[in-house]
Amino acid sequence: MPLPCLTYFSSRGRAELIRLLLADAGVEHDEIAVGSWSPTDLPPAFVALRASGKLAYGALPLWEEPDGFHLVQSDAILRHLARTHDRYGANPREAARCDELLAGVEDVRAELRKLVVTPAPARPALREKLHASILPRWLGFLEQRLAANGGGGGFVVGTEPSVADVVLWHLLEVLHDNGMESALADCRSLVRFYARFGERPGIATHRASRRRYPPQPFPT
Ligand SMILES: N[C@@H](CCC(=O)N[C@@H](CS)C(=O)NCC(=O)O)C(=O)O
Repeated sequence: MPLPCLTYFSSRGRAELIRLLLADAGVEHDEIAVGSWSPTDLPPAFVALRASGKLAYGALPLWEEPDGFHLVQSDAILRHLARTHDRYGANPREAARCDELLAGVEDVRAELRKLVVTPAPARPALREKLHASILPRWLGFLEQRLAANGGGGGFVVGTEPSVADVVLWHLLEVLHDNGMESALADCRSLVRFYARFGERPGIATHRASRRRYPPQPFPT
């Protein structure tokens, strides 16, 4: 029986959230790596795939199911998998809370991505501002989301794991990978969540896998 398949470049990039969700939900699948992305030297396997017309927007990741259904756009893939593998809340309101959390985390990531477009001489000041005010403010909001779901058994939405947990956990991992974990000093619930969710069997296996691609830190 053929398995569904995720195709992406040889990096975490825009596929990592999808990989984490698949890992947590225990979804058997294949994975194809087309090689390393470079703006000037695209891997031949990617160029061939793009020429095949399968990439509706000319970009990866690509998710394919055995009956021929295929989907691009990382966020659409993530939400499709969350819906089809019981990771999108128990009812429409919980699904809306998942969407709300995903949008909140995206706001934080947009702040972090400013490190990529800021010229090197201005980066130390931006890092300082991130540490001093931007991250504490946003992490405070996220801490409150966890607290607001206090009876949820450690999940950020409802009483079962969801895409919201995966996305929140991934953000916290990115902060750790970038030496920014001190911004979590006043966020005891987030710290506990990070430890606990990271130990779920699928996530722990993915983290320990030798095949996992290395972190991609923001420029210093
Ligand atoms: N919004 C899209 C963006 C996809 C995207 O830009 N993918 C990059 C790799 S991260 C790509 O395939 N680039 C192809 C190219 O540079 O030609 C998504 O989230 O999937």
